[in-house]
Amino acid sequence: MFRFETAGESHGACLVATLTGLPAGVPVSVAAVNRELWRRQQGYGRGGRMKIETDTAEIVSGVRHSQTTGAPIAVIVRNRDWQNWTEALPVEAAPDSAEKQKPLKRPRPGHADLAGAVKYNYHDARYILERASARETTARVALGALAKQYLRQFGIEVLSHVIQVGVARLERHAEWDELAALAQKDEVLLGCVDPEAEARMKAVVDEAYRTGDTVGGVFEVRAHGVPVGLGSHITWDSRLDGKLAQAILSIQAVKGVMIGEAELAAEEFGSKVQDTIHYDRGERRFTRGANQAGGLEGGITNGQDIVVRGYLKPISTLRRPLESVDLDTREPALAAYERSDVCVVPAAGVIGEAMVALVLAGAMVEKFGGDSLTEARRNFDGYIQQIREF
Ligand code: EPS
Repeated sequence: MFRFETAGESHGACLVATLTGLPAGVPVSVAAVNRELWRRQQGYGRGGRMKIETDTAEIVSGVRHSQTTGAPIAVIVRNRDWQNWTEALPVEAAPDSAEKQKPLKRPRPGHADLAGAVKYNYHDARYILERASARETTARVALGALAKQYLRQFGIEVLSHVIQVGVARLERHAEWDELAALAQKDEVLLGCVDPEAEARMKAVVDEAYRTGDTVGGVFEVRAHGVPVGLGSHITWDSRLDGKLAQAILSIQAVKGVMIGEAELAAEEFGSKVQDTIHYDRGERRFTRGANQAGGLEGGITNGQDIVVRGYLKPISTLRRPLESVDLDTREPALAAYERSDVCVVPAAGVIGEAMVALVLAGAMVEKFGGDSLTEARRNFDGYIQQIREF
């Protein structure tokens, strides 16, 4: 079965990821994986860490001669910053170095620090934050890049863009071609397709910088070329919208998820919200009046683009810290500050793409199986033929 896992700490030696279940024979480009890692590092509002790191993937198993072998794929991304943290995060006990351990005693509101410290019984939130950190998403993006390469074999593409930073919003629909052009850019500011809206978003980030604050926003992920029939209505846990929602919500700082025009749908009458059904006799296929359902009905893909949005809260490490309490003394104290980002919405979009790609790849493997890509494609082509003859 298709599954993936990540390990690694923010300032540890490296991030590790494994992916099992892709058929043999899927073309793999390491350069394409690195391009996705680069995209994740970009964005107006990123902190100093991104100047230290140049994330590059080392694939250490499951790929031979630029193709998957069907065996688990293991990927490593080394943390360059690790060299500054060897005394704080040693694997073996280092009894003399208590002051070098960089303990975090003043938990940051909004971060995993306090709940994690209480749960895991540590008076040092360093044990928690190193793993809770969004640095972990580097590993997810590496795997998502592999999932994208598998999906591409079936004509499926996954992209994202930023539609809101703080109160600054993109006020128009973005075309698929605009998302594609954005992904080709070699300079990513805020990942918005519209220069005027991007300028307003930049101004919000600038204000957060100036005031020692942080700011959140909304990204949108779209999947194009998805066949009808992934996911199923038959059980709660086979509904693909539920799986996508979990995937997006699992991204650090994401507090909400929306599929299609959910917000509008909640306030409009049904006659305005459902996507009407039509039939093109020439093309011999069903068409739809709009795509407000975001490509999913009854938990099943309907052949339209999948549209899913992630809502990010502002990240919780503030240069002008909020009220907190010292874990040892229990006295009031300002929350800890350590180098962080001010705005991560563009990066979150790239991570959202990776998560959507991984969920879709899982659904494709489930439906079309195949030990080899040849077998998977035969199954896929047979199903597409069945749809044509429906
Ligand atoms: C990072 C995400 C953020 C960064 C981190 C790198 O992690 P967090 O969720 O902990 O705020 O701040 O960089 C650092 C921890 C640092 O030392 O600067 C990422 O996406 O790579």
